[in-house]
Amino acid sequence: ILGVAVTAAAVLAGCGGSVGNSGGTNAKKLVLVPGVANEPFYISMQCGAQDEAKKLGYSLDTQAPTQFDASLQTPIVTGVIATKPGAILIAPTHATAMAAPIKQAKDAGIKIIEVDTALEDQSIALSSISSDNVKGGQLAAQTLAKLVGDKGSTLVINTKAGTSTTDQRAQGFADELKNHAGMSSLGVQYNNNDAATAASIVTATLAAHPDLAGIFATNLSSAEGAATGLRNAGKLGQVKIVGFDASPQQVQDLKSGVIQALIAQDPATIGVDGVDQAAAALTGKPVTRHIQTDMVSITQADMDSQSKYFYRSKC
Ligand code: T6T
Repeated sequence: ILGVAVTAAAVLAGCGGSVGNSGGTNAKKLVLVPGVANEPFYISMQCGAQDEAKKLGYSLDTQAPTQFDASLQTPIVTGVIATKPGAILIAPTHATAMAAPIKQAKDAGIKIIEVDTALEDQSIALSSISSDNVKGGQLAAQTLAKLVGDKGSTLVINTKAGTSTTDQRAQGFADELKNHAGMSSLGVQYNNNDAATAASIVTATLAAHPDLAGIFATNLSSAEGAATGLRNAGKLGQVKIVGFDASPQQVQDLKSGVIQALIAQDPATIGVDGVDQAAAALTGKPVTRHIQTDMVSITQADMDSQSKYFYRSKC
């Protein structure tokens, strides 16, 4: 009799029927909502999540906004709620603006797992998986200090205010800079997660401050754009760049000497851990509230041995 009951539940799960314990959600269905579509950091995360979901017997659908923007991510979350997945793995594009739609998903009985970015309100997600971003910013400042001989002015190119990860990186960078008396800060400028805007910021800053020594670019778009800006200004090598992330373009820029160091994350493992935490939550097993994944500083000298950290542009 027990055998028959188990089979019936399995059939229901396969049909998207109402099984599990989550108020009518489909406990075998997961949805990943990245911060933006077609971007190597999130593609690598998706590859990891897909493999793990397959291994554990879950379906995983990915739905991403075309831009890193809460007004575009919100309707995606609302649409996903209607499909009643067991869990949503989400990278909130804003620490407060995404709280309402994600809470709505939680209230509908869907398990919430944060991958990479997080909400300020820690009561909504069951688990959050990310790099130690404050430490990443500190590491960036230490790396840049070495590259510029511990003196000169620095600029931070950030993405969008309200992005938990990049705000923490900028904070870590500013904190560490205080330990380097010979270095100064020209402040933080925002590129709206757009590489072309980052390139213009670099050109304009160099026009006003020709003695600029170093740039910390807090993510992929700011680092790719900073490299373009420096190339356009003809200041290659004079200004040192430390950039977060390791997209194919960033790796190419490191190889050709436009960028001097990359702080690479491990998005594939963030995806794997996200699925594991969702599966734990859906099967009543213990969930880990915060998980930190790897982060490593890569230079031209050691890039060949660090290629496992390079991001993918397809699975
Ligand atoms: O740096 C990653 C991610 O960690 C951050 O939260 C947003 O930007 C990226 O996706 C890179 O574009």
